[in-house]
Amino acid sequence: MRKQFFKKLLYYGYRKLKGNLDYIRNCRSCTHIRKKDVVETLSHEPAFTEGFFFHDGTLYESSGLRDRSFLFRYSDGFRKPVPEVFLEGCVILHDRMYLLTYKNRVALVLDKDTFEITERFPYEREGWGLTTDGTHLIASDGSDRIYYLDTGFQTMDSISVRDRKGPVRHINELQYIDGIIFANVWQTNIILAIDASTGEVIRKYYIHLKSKGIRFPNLNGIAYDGEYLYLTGKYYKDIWKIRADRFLNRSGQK
Ligand SMILES: [Ca+2]
Repeated sequence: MRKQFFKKLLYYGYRKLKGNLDYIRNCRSCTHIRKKDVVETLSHEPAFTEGFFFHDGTLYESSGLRDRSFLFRYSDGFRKPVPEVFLEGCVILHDRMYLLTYKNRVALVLDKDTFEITERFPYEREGWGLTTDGTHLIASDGSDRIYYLDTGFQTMDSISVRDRKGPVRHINELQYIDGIIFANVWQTNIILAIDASTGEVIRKYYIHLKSKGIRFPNLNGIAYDGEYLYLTGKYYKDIWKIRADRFLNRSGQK
C-alpha cells in the first residue's frame, strides 16, 4: 500500500516536472525579466500569496491556506485573520472588496477599510485569481478559462487562454492593465500577457528573480500602481518593483 503510494507520488512529481520543463522549453519567445529590471526590492509580509493588488496607492494582499487565511494592508500593517475559509483572489471594485475562496463554494464581499464580511454569494467553481477591468470582476479557476463576473459573482462571459499550441492551463493570479490580463501560471516562473477580449496570449515573460531561503519556488502575485509592476511569490521575502515598460512595451519583444 505504502509502496504504491510512493510510486504514485513519484509519477505525479515526474508528470508535474515534465509539464513545467516542457513549458519552459517552449518559452523561447519569452521576454526575460532579470535583476537589472528591478528598481527596488520591498519586504513581503510572510504570506501564502493569493490576491495582490493596489487600490488608491495602497497595496493589499490576501493569504490562503486552511485555517490560516488572512488579509493584509501594507500602508498601515493592518492584518485580519479570516480562518473560516481558504482565501483566494482578491480585488477592490467601486470601493468594495471582493474575495474568492478556494473550495469553500462561497465568494465574499467585504468592507474595504475594516475587512468585515458584508455579503456572501454561492460560488460553484474553484476560486483562484481575481482582478477587475473597472466594470467586471475577472476570475480564474486553475483551468485555461478566465471568467467575467458581475458584482454578484454571476458569470457574464468567459474566454479561453490560448497560445500557438492550444489552451494554457493553471492560470492563477491576475492583473488587468489596459486591455491586457497579466497572469501567473501556477508552479512556473512564467507570466502571460493575455488579450482580455480574445484570450490570446500576446507575450510571455520568464521571471529570473529568486527569493533567498525559498525551498519550493512558487511565483504568484502581480500588482500595478499605475507606474510600476510589483511581483512576489508564496512566502517569498521580497516584492520586486519593476519598470512597467518591460511589460507594457507593445511594439515588440526583446
Ligand atoms: Ca493582482
